[in-house]
Amino acid sequence: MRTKLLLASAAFAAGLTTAAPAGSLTVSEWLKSVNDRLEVADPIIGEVQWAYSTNVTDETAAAQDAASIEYSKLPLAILSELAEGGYEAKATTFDEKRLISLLKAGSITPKSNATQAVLAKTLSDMSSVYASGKFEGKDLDELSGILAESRDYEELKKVYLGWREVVGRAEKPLYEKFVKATNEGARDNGYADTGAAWRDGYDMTPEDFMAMMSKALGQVQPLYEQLHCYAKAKLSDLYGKEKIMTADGTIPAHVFGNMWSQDWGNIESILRPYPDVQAVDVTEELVKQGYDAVKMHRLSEEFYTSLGMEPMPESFWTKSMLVKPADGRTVECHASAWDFYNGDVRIKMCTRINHEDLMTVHHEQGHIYYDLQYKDQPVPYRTGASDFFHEAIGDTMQLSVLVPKHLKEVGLITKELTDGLEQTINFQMAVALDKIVSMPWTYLLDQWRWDVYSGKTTPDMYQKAYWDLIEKHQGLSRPAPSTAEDFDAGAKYHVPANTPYIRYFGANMLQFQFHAALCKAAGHTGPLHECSIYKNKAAGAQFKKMLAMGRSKTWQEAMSVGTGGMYDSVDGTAVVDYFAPLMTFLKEFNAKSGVKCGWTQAGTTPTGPPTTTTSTPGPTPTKCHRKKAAKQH
Ligand code: X8Z
Ligand code: ZN
Repeated sequence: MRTKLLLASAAFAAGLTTAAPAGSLTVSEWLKSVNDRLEVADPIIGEVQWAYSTNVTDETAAAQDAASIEYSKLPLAILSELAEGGYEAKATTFDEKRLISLLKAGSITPKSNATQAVLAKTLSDMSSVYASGKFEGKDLDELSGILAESRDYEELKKVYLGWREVVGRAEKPLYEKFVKATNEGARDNGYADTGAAWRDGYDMTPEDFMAMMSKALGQVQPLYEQLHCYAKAKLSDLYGKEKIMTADGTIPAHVFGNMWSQDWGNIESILRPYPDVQAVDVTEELVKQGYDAVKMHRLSEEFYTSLGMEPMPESFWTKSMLVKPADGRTVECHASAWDFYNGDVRIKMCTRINHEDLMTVHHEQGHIYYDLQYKDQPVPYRTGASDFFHEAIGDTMQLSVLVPKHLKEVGLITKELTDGLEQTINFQMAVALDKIVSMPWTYLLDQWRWDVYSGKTTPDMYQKAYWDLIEKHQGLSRPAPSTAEDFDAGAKYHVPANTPYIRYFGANMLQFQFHAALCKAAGHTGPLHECSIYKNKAAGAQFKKMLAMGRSKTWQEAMSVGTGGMYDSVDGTAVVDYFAPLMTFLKEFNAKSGVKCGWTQAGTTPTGPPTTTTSTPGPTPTKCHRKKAAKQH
């Protein structure tokens, strides 16, 4: 291992020292030299990060820190050559200008070596705390299993709080240090703070981007509120009104089957509207039919190839980590897809044999198929048209995969299907428990983070600001009080990993728009929730065309290509249309149930009957970007 890392480091240095004297090259020669250097350096940093993520030790962490300090010389060198060579002013073609603007956008590498070292170290320390966190001897995977399966209110509460107690609190001092260092890097590159850097590069002004996202949230929030009200009734039946019906109308956050209440699919059996009608949860069938991780990934691959995509390269199957290693080493279990920029693509995932993970497999492969389609583009274009595109590809496929007729076709539903409304409602509920539920959550996390980066939220307010947003947007409450020492945001992967999160909200919207457009390309008529594009080459070809563009054009142009001209903007109408039957069902159910819908916002006392929250997505801070180094999603 050590020798391998030393070799990597030597190769790295070689990749970093091939720059020609500034100004001696034409713009296109210089861009080629940038591309050549990125093609050398990116696979190397990728390997070092992979070695860490699949075996978290002090040694792999130290190697990763050293490599990332080494790697950061590259973007700094590129930016200084750019300035010294005057290449921006000399660029004439569309591609020269776009490539240069992409090289510049969002760069936050600090100029000071000391700060780079702090950044590298706090990032890997935060990741190690997260990856090795255990409560009562159980890691996150095991704790998540309890949250998914237990129906014991007190046990759920203990596990929910325990993970935060152990990991959140330990992350807090590291995160404070990290925020200072990353903001210094942002300022070195002309940004007010890291949040501002993240929001740069969406092919539109940060204000317009935020207005677009905030409008979309407003469109879908009424649906979430109905779902919230419905869940309140069903969970009260199970756990008792005294536990679920709080004075302010929020629901305790620990009873939704998920550590962050961001996907309620694991309590689908509690929330299933018609318990005697066909369910859309294939866990039982997967287990019964002896599925293992590889078979689940093969099933997903077959979906993509049915659209006309190539199978995964053989190295995907030999180099990926598809199951949690049995040898007891610590790994980062949070699923991710990796592009090594040389045709080598991998997934790292502790795949469990259940419905939720079958969906995640399709999500991760969406990243990989995007990587494979744009692999011949220059390196700066080898990424999503925007980061929310990258997150939307696999999710778009999920919308076809989940269709009961499709699941029947691939043998994961064995009972006869009916065409009745009850089956439709069960099905829509299952989809909504994943996709509608995640909308307020994916919107709010970066609202919190941008305020932290900008300094509006100071460390003593980290916890309060986080929960204020959860109460406001999700209508959920912490099952026990906390103090400023608590840091529940740090107990969510993307915060210590420093992965931007608004991308998942964008993807939540986009996938329904892509689905509508691909179904049209497939010649589907009838409701969109009945459409599966499985085996449809016309839909596949249209999507492929967009994927192959990578980031070579604006995301609006890419969207227009991928949707056959149907859309060039993010909008929640497709979501609302898709779920029309469920919305009707929920409104009728909630009107009859007698449960008071809605909740009051954090810090306010309910007056009179609880009102439905207006869910105005709040003042409009701004948005985000992508990480430059190794490409993981
Ligand atoms: O992090 C992920 C993927 C990798 S990009 C597994 N997701 C978000 C999360 O888990 O919080 C997918 C859904 C949202
Ligand atoms: Zn992803």
